[in-house]
Amino acid sequence: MHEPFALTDLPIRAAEDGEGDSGGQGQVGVATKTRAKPKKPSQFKVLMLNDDYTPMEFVVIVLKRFFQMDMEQATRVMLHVHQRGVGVCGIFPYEIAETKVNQVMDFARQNQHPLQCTLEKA
Ligand code: TYC
Repeated sequence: MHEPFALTDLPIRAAEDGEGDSGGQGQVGVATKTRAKPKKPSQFKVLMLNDDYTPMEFVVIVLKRFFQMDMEQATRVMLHVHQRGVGVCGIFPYEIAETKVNQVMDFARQNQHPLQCTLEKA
């Protein structure tokens, strides 16, 4: 889904000497090319969800700690989520986005807040 190379849809060089792959020169099924134009890794939005119980101050701490926001940015995003129900914390390659979601969820759980965070393809 997010790997930069896809070998499955590339040309394959197969044996053409009629000897199969046992002792002949041909190498059956060996991919010889990579994609000429590597695909960019797909990007994922990290979304923060509103709830009725997590303190506003805690959400601001999370946004500063895990998304490198300053006080002003973090407060703006937190208020957006509070008022609209959901907001974007940042856009990252899949593995980084997944790590941020796990870090936020672990930190919220450790502090006994029900704060939820999720991923969405950008
Ligand atoms: N709605 C929460 C409150 O009134 C604050 C809050 C904001 C919670 C953003 C979660 O993602 C959130 N205490």
